[in-house]
Parts: sequence; C-alpha cells; structure tokens
Amino acid sequence: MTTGRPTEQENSPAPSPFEPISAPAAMGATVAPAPAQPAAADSIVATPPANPLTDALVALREAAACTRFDLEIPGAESARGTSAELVHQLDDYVLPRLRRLDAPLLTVVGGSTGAGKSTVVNSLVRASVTPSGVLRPTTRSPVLVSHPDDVRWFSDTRVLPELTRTSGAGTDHRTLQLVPSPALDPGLAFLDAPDIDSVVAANRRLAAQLLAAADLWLFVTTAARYADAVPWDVLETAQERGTALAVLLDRVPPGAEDDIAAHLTEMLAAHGLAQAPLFVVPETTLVDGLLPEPVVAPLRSWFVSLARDAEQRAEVVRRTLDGALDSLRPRTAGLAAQARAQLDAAAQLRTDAREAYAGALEEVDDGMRDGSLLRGEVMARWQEFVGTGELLRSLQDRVGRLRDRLTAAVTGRPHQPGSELTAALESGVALLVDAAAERAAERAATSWRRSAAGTALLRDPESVDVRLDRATPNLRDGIERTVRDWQGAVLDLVRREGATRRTSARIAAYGVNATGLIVMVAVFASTAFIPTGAEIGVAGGTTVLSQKVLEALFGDQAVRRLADEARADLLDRVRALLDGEERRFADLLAAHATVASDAEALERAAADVEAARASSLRASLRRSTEALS
Ligand SMILES: Nc1nc2c(ncn2[C@@H]2O[C@H](COP(=O)(O)OP(=O)(O)OP(=O)(O)O)[C@@H](O)[C@H]2O)c(=O)[nH]1
Ligand SMILES: [Mg+2]
Repeated sequence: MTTGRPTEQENSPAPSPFEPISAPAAMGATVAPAPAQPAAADSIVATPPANPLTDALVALREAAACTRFDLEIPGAESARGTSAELVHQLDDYVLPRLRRLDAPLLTVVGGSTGAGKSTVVNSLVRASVTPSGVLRPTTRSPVLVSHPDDVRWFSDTRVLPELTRTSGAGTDHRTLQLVPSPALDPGLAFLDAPDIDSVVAANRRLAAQLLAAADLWLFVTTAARYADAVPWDVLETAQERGTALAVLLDRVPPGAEDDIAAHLTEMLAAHGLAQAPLFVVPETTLVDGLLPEPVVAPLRSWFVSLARDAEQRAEVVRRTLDGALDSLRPRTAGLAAQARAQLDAAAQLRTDAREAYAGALEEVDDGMRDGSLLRGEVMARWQEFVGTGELLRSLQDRVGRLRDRLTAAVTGRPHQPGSELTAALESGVALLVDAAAERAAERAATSWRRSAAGTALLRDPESVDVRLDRATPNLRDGIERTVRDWQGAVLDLVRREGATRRTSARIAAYGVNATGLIVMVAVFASTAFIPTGAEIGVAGGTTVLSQKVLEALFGDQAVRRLADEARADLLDRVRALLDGEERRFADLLAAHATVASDAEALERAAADVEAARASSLRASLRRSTEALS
C-alpha cells in the first residue's frame, strides 16, 4: 500500500466525520450551521447578543478563578489543576466558540514528539510553514495555519487570549505564530502543537491547553509508538470531554498496515473512541520534508469535505462544545465539594487556634485567682510595703507629702509609695501572661501540625520567619505596657470611687495610691471574700499593721467590689493581647483559606449553567417541533 487511507468508508468521497448527533437532544447550546463563508470582518468584533448560557459560563469562570484551594487536604492539588484547566477551557474554547459559532473550525494537531505532527501540517498545505526536525522536541511555539481570509479570526484574542500573536517564527510557548496559506480552504484552520508527552513541562502544559481549545483533534501517532501510555491518557481526556477526534497513524511499515490498524482500532474502541476516523500513512521517503501528495490525499480530502460542508462543520463544533459543556458539570461539582472541604478544614484550624488561646486566657484567669502571684517577689515587696510602714505612712497624708517632697529634692524623682510593689506586680502579671501566650502558640502550632494543611501553612514562607509556634518576639514589652496601663486604670477607678464618695472612710483614708495597691493585691488573692492571713502576708508583715487591720481592709466591701472590677478589666486587656496573638494564625489562614462566598458563587454558577443549558435545550426542541409541523 502506498497511500494513506481512512479505514472507514474508504470509497466515500465526502465521509461524514462522526456519527450524526441528534442536534437538539445532544446540545445544550444551540449551534446554527456555520456559513460556508465566514461573516464579514467587522462582524468579528461585533458585541455578541446577551445569552443566558454565556452569562452563566462567565460567572462560573469568575467563580472558579476566584476560589482558592490552597489548604493541603486530600483532593486539593487536583482541584487546583481542574480549576486552572476549567478557566483555560472556558477562555480558550467554550466562551469564544459560543460567542462566534461561525468562526473557522480549529483542528489542533497533537501527539508525541517526533510523531510527525509538523510534517503532516506542512504536507497538508504543501509548504514548510512549521519547522519539523530531528531535534526532540522540535515544536515549542505553536503555529496556526489558516486561509488568508481567516487569519483575522485568530489575530485578536478571541481564542487562546494568553498567547501573543506573531507573524514570524515564535520563540517560546507564550507566542502563537499565525501563518496564512492559500492552499487551505476557508473555514478550516490547523494548529501545530508541541508534544503532549514532552520532557519540557511548559510544552506539556501548552499542548494540553491547545488541545482544550480545539474544535477537533487530529491525533498523530506512529506505528512504533501508538501503544505508549501517555497519548492514551490524553485521548481519554478527549473522550471524557467529548472532543471530536480523528487519528493519523504514521510511518506504518509496508505490509503491516492491516494488523497495526486493526490493533489501533481495537484500542480506540476500548477507550470509547470507536467513532474516530483513522487514517493510515505508510512509511515513506519525504520529498522536501513533505509527505508525498498521494499519501496525504485521503486526509486532505476528508478535511476539504469538512471545510466545504457547513452542516458537517457545525456538527463537529456542536459535538465538541456539547462535550465540553457536559464535562463542566462533574468538574464544577468536584470543585464545589473541594471548596466545602477547604472551608471545613479552615474552620477546624481556626478552632484549634481559638481553643489554644481560650486556654491561655483561662490559664491567666486561674493564675490571677489562685494566689500564686502573691508569692515570691510580689510577697516580699508587699511585706516591705506593709512591714516598713509605707502603707501606714500613707495614712499620715501630710507627713507623706512632706516626705515625698524631700525624697524628690534629694533623688531628683518623686517617691511613689509602694512603687517597688507596683513594679513587682507588673512583672508578676507580665510573666504569667507571657508564659500563657508562649504555651498557647506552642499548643496551636502543635494542633496545626497534626494535619497536612496546618503543617503546610506553618511552612508557608510568610510564616516561617514569624515562628508562629512562639509568642510574638516583643510581646513581653506589650504585656508590660498593658499591665502598667491597667495599674493606671485601677488608680483612676479608685480616684473615681473617691469622687463619688462611695468608698468607706477607712479605705479613703489611705489615699489613691495605697488603696490602688490594696485593690491590686486583692485582685490576685485566691479567696473570693476575705483572703487568708498567710495570703496577704500577715505573718511576715505585721510589725506595723496588725492582722486585724489588714483583714478588715481586705474584707472591706468597697475593696472587694473594686477588685472584681479591676480583675475583669485586666482580663479584658489580656484577652485583647491574646486575640492579637491568635490573629497571627487567623491571618495566615485568611490569606489561604477559601472564602465562603466564593464557594457559594461556584455552586450557584454551576447550577446556573445547568439551568441555562436546560432552557436552551427546551428552546431548541420547541424550534425543531415548530419546524416539523
Ligand atoms: N521518513 C519519514 N520521516 C518522517 C515522517 N514524518 C516525520 N518524519 C521525520 O521525523 C522527524 C520528526 O517529525 P516532526 O514533524 O518534526 O515531528 P513532530 O511530531 O512535529 O515533533 P515535535 O515538534 O518535536 O513534537 C523529522 O525529521 C521528520 O522529517 C514520515 O512519514 N516519514
Ligand atoms: Mg513539531
């Protein structure tokens, strides 16, 4: 055998490329047969009429592009791939095709490297329009060949909007070279794509993107390689998407045509691709790099008949478009489910962090109530305050003021009664809060590390430097400032209390500073009512003040009330600090988590697409019925 032939309908001059599809039943979108001659140039840029299906698809595209699948949960990686693919497919094929059903039919030539894709394209137009060669891979930049009148359909960004158009040879995978060829009939364009199984990742990605932009795939393989796994993966995608397909089996050793063709036919059938016409090209010597004309003739005549028959072309478009729309449903359902799973995972991580910091607030609350703060340094300063008579001296108001003035004159700074006690309380509380914040960070990070999603977030470049498993480095300063502010607020509270004269005379007699300190110490005493003698340091500090006086002071109604108020105030301030610490986790999560409204938009858009397809189907059924009656 010296010439290529389609294995089906060998003698038919104009074979129908595919099983006829019952147009309205198969098609959600109504496709009018493309006119034999495309519309006038200015109609290309005309604004397409509003179409509910197009609108729903645009919304779906936006929702898919916006929805993040960042958290590393099962299915996330594949959802990211699906979403990118879906957006590309809508941009590169479905939307442009729906907007201009009359655009030329685009055949993308795909297959393994060296299969002879570029050679076939050149042979169809009888000129070397796309370089073929021995270097693997040869084609890195796609080349689109069309009749000169059709170049305008591809020169704007209607299809494959991401690729920069060039008229000369492209240099990388971001360009699309447009080549006019009068040898081609109008209405039919060929795109020579890089290899689908390329060692070059960018080639592979581009090949997949180009195939998704096709009305028709011409899959080129060779006798030596047709059984390779990768092309079949790609062909399965064609099958899943319902893309119209033709297969060219190249370089078949003479005499082996029937056996190899039969085997390949079987494989195609096993993959659900029995409808694809198969062309067999025997091994032959190239003439000026082109397949001899008789070898390529059957393929050419098949395409010519397709180009000249608007009904057939429309059928190919309808089939591929319908397949693409059908394939949107499971993919968007998968994306919506993954978006929900992302929301759940984010909620869990948020809860983990929240619980860790709620625990920290509880620890601080407990630490403030269990009397542990009134030990060590604070106790020593309190005993000093009580034992050396500082507290008592503050009773002797005038003497105190005179002493303060003297101290100020000698040391250059005013002496505040109990200033060491104030400082000890400040660092005692700061230590408590700091330790709680430190433990909360560790707890939150540990619970995040239990999941792959949390682990990945903690490894996020933005969080690595921050070390979320530790408290903020300068947190201690912030805590000390907060405690000082609180101490100031306690004094204000006492002052206001004095102004309203609700305080008992006994308390008022000690003045604002001393009363403030008594209130602060009362805040940290464990007993709800009167602290024990030991707790308030009676044993070591009764030289000047009798146990009776101290117990009376702490038992004072007003002191208890003020202490409760002051404790609540301190807890509020600590809560705000810890909230800030927790926010580091929440912010990191927010930077990566799916937004609930995006997930909802995705689900809504998917449902709208289905509804628009159903109503378009109803409309086309109605038209068919009217036409029949
Ligand atoms: N003898 C013979 N050589 C062929 C045939 N088809 C392709 N070749 C040669 O095989 C090599 C590869 O062909 P190309 O057309 O560049 O293959 P390709 O599929 O475009 O390869 P990539 O661009 O790398 O994906 C070239 O050297 C061609 O000349 C054929 O049918 N017969
Ligand atoms: Mg090539």
